Amino acid sequence: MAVASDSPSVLGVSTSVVVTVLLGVASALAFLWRRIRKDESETEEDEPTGAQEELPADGIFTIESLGRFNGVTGPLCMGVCGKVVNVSSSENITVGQGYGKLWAGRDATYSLATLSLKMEDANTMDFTLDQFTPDQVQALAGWYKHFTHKYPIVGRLTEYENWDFGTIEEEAKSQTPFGLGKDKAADSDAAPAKASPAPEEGVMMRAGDKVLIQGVESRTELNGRIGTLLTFVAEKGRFAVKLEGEEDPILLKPDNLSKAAAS
Ligand SMILES: *[C@@H]1O[C@H](CO)[C@@H](O)[C@H](O)[C@H]1NC(C)=O
Ligand SMILES: *[C@@H]1O[C@H](CO)[C@@H](O)[C@H](O)[C@H]1NC(C)=O
Ligand SMILES: CC(=O)N[C@H]1CO[C@H](CO)[C@@H](O)[C@@H]1O
Repeated sequence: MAVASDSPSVLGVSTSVVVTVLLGVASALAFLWRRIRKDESETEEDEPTGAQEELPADGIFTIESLGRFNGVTGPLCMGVCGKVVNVSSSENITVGQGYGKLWAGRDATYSLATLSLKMEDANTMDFTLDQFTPDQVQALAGWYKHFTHKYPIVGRLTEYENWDFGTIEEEAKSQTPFGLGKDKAADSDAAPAKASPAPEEGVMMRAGDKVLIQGVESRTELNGRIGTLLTFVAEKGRFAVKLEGEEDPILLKPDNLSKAAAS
């Protein structure tokens, strides 16, 4: 009895004071918690979603409207041979990094044919299919196959309306998704689905390829050197490149690499 009646007061402070203080603390915590939650949800809404662009119902894109399907203001789409594909599901093509930085919301046709990772080659349209070498036709056909098989085609680009990609489509039928000539013979009999073990965008340049380094501002001495590609470090959006005579590979942005002519 005595214990029970004593317990409500702590160190002589009355129960009501303790309760009041506790309530005050609790409501302050609840207020802070709501603020934090609010901040979180605000940033979530502001950043990736924002006002999401709807894909055009008629499937007709222009280079300009394609630009809004960049993975930020709309699904991440890109153009290849006049078709627009929704590559949002790709783990290798992400906003602001590597391939995503180059091709999100842009046309990659010329880049894929020439295996170019230069920013300025995306959305390039002042070319003709005739100018491509057989290797470039193969590369483009392989990539066309890759992108149109792996991802949903959501429309077409008006700028390519009068182009005839028939030769590319025809070539694509016998192509591995990578379109790199040297493996063609080995894979050409395989069914398209298994022609390539893992058709991943990151291997547009493959391990072992010789690459030319250019435009690096932080270490200009690297420019003009040829290295060997090791791997694409997707989370950094950079390629690991081994330079001759150097132990440790260096990481370089796709922008700063181009495929060196096969020797
Ligand atoms: C684009 O692709 C993503 C991932 O596959 C999918 O969730 C999304 O619904 C697609 N968007 C449209 C508009 O088709
Ligand atoms: C190489 O990367 C730098 C940034 O480090 C960039 O400013 C430059 O334009 C790139 N060079 C080329 C040739 O794209
Ligand atoms: C080359 C490259 O980075 N490929 C990656 C693409 O994404 C898949 C996961 O879907 C990785 O396994 C690959 O390594």
